[in-house]
Amino acid sequence: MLTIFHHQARRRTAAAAIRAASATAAVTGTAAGTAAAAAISAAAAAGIMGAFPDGFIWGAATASYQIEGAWNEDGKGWSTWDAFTNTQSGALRGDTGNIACDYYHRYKEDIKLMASMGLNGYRFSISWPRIQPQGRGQVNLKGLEFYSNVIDCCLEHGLQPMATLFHWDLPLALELECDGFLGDQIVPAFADYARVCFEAYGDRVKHWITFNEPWCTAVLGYHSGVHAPGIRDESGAKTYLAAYNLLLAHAAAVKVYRREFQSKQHGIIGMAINCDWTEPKPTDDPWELKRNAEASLRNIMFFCGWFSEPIFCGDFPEVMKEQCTGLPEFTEEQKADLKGSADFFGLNHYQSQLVEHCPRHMRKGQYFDDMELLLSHDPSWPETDMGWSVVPWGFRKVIMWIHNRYKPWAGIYITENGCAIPGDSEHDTNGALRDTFRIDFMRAHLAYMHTAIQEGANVRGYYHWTLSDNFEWARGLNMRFGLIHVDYKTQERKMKDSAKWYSEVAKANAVVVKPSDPFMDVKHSYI
Ligand code: PNW
Repeated sequence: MLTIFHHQARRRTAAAAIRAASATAAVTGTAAGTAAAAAISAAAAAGIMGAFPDGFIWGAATASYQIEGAWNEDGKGWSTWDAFTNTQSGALRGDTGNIACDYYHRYKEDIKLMASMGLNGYRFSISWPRIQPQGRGQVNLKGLEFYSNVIDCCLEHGLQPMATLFHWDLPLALELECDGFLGDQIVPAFADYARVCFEAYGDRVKHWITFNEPWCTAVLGYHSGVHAPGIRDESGAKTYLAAYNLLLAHAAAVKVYRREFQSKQHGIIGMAINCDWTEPKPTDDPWELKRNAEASLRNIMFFCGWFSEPIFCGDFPEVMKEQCTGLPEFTEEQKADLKGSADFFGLNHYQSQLVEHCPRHMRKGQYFDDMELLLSHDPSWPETDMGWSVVPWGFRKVIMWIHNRYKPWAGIYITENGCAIPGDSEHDTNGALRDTFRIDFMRAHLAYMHTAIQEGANVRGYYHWTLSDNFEWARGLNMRFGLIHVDYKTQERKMKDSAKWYSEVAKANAVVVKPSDPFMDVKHSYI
């Protein structure tokens, strides 16, 4: 259990110490850094807080399509999301990312805001059709220049850039001409695009992510169809094929990086994989409980292991090979390319699930049927505006699971974690700025992440999802995950209370938590 909280009075002292320390650090730089460190170690000695390892990265994460706008400017080609929103009403209320946060023109302001918060890392994604409008061949110099400017601006402001090569905005031409992830041309195309990026930015970018949340691409894009390219496929074959090609594209890009760049650029490369924690649904029947426990592990393997097993261990999970209809097989050469193709584990984590075994043909769609399980939430668990459960102890468990299973040599980066607040879409700006729910969510998650670090997990950084309110895919502009509020009419940015709170954490490299804080004790009788 958490060991970082104790006595009420001591706690108050520590909180004051951290506030004082971070306030000084903000104004006076290095000397104050020492003062901050002294205050923090005094507070830590009082046993009431969690200090993070030196050099820990405190960042925020974004994705090109969700923030940039400028969808048809400066030679950018169409992406599948441009088509999905502009021609198929893929998002609620017909929202699009055509303008979004207008970050293409305002990135300097956003980067300065992050710097003023004391953050030292920024995860962003590169829009492939901005770099290669047709997905292959011709490079668009204006697009290339844009990210170069973003990267320089980050470095000028003390933010280490982490670049994601693909966060869902596939060049439309590749979808139309090559079947997107269902065709094998995606593999060489992605490797070539990745080479352009390593060549242009690798002198300054030291953290690379090939793909963001491949589960979403395969399942939401090529199975349920709620994401671009909007393909509905009940048979499951397309889902498995999309995931297979995506993995091969990842391996091909990593091969390019390792062979041509890594030894001179000294960066690291990985993938950002989303993983909920899954807990067996409690039952008094021991036989059922055993089956639920097996189903729970199966869920992790279908959700995260589908991608993490190939890239860390060289093949799809055994349980998927046993249960799936139509899962492609890797050749021995492909297995060799995949195995060890990530230096670090990028974890996107949002919620936890209860899992129970259920026979086939109970869930819609082959992929879900192949899992033979049902997911639910404990009714007492709080939920976010997305309907996702708030179970911070699940965060610790999923980090420990990854640590114990893969022990990635370059560590684990939390590449996303965050929430949309229930009822937030009805709030006016002032209401939205008072986002206590988000502070409570973050504090509890950081506390459990801290515990995982104390237990030996090599977590090197945390990137909050997300910097500012933005285009939340199928849910449109109304679902607000930001630390910073955006008024889409004026494009005015305002820091929410959570941004100010997070700023204190980043500056102190520590978090103060008490056991009675909200979300610290959501139901966990089964752990
Ligand atoms: C992630 N699900 O998306 C993405 O990486 C972000 O771009 C996104 O804004 C953020 O999380 C919040 O949604 C997800 O259905 C979308 O399980 C859907 C799911 C999970 C993550």
